[in-house]
Amino acid sequence: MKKTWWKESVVYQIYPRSFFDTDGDGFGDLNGVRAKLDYLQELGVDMIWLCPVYKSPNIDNGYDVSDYQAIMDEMGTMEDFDRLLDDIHSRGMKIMMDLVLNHTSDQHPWFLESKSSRDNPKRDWYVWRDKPTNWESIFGGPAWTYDPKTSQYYFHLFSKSQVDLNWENAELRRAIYDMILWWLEKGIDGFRVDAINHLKKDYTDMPNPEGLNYVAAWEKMTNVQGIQELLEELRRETFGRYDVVTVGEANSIRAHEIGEWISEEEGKFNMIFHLEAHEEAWSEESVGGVDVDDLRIVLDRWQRSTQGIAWNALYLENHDRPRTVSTWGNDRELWRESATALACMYFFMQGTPFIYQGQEIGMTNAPFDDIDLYRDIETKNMYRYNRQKGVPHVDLMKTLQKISRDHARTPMQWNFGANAGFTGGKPWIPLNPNFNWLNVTAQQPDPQSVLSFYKKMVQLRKQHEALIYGSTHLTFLECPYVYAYTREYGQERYLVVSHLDNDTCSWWSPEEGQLLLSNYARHIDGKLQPYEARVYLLT
Ligand code: TEU
Repeated sequence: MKKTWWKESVVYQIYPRSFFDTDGDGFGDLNGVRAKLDYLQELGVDMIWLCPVYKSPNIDNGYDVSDYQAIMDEMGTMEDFDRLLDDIHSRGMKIMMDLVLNHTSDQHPWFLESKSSRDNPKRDWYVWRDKPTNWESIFGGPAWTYDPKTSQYYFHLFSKSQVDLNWENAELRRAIYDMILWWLEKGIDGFRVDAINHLKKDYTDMPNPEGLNYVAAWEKMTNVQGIQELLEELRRETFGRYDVVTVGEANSIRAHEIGEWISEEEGKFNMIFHLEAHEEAWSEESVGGVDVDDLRIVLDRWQRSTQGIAWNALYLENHDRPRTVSTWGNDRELWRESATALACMYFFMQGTPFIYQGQEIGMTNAPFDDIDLYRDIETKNMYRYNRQKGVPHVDLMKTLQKISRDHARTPMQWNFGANAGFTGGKPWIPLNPNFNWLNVTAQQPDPQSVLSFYKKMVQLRKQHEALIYGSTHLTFLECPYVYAYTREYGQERYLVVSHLDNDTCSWWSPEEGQLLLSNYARHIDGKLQPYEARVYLLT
């Protein structure tokens, strides 16, 4: 495959409101990101992905943009952003922005105009209908909201404050392209493009045999026929003209479809985030482990389908998922071991690894036992709609403790001080109380810590080209809980082994191999210990 800077990069995802607060309002800010660049550089990351920092009423934490070309008050100013950009670049690092193109906030001036009258020139920039379809929105409830002023319904795939843009309208598309070009001209290095498989919809009713109020309408709102033409125009008019990297977030795309999405030949993006591993290998009801067989099937399918054609975006966590050490791993007795074994499993595959803030210190799900401790709109809606359907409060609290998006959004745990050093004020969401032992300061000096393991992984990947460009082959399939693969490149072969289980298993280490990395200080002959992980150079 062509060698490219972004293939050789490691990306760190920042959820800025929960990263570091410098002005005491309890809300992380751009200066907070700037203040922690030393930390990120020491970790070895090359690029930062910044979740939305645009002006926003924050109904969905910035994924409801009311001005694409301004910074939200809580985060700082455009001058702060420019300083951050300069600092990042002067360190030889890069930055990628989140780009929310499917919808805007209902407070965006475009929507305020659009809703002002039926004959407003921007009426058609959004989707208005006399009669709504029977679809359910992704955050629960109907996907259409009635606006009494003009007596029509507007469409929203997510919350009713996130109004879907009408991508069929050429004028709207032009306005979006101009906005993107403005950011590209500023000198940013890439985009993570939000919910991009949803740009086109087929607005017709879903079958409704059970007579539900609203019906989930996936096949009518994702990857709909004709979307590739829209994406191609987007690419051609914007990113395609710059040396930047793009990652589309595409929740329903499968490995066999990648050609038109991300192949070097005809792809519209450089990579996509798919959710398949999270959907297939872990059932939200069965916390306490991942199905290693399913994980192998899904991830290997992506590794093989992309071989020689396209590039993967590798990730374990993001701001929309609970913490993997709590879901796929064992955050109690084998917290350190399982956090590092999961890390080793995904980090050395073909693709660009993404690390989500806090993942590198093994942050866990929060023990929130009261609905008032949660902040996320999806979580709150899920609670509300299920209570209305009669699901008991206790059952819902148990579910939320496993799956809420807020588990990934509690403040970054920097040190032992008040609020883990995140803020001098009152944090916008409570901290996970385990910061009294789980934090950056505790892990920095410890060579066996999760943080030190991440640093070693990043360095290892930089030192060995095979771990970047090599082909991937599953191995040790006879060991049921071992995720193992080789990377092969020219004459070189590497072996990556992660034992994802609470017990010890028999195993035979390669006789002619040099051990490059391990998460255990002592090894047992013929065995892999619980959540033991190793990387070998095979000779
Ligand atoms: O998520 C889009 C997406 O694919 C969601 O369906 C996602 O699967 C869901 O959040 C899981 O609970 C993006 C952002 O990452 C998310 O934070 C936003 O809430 C959403 O878009 C709307 O902008």
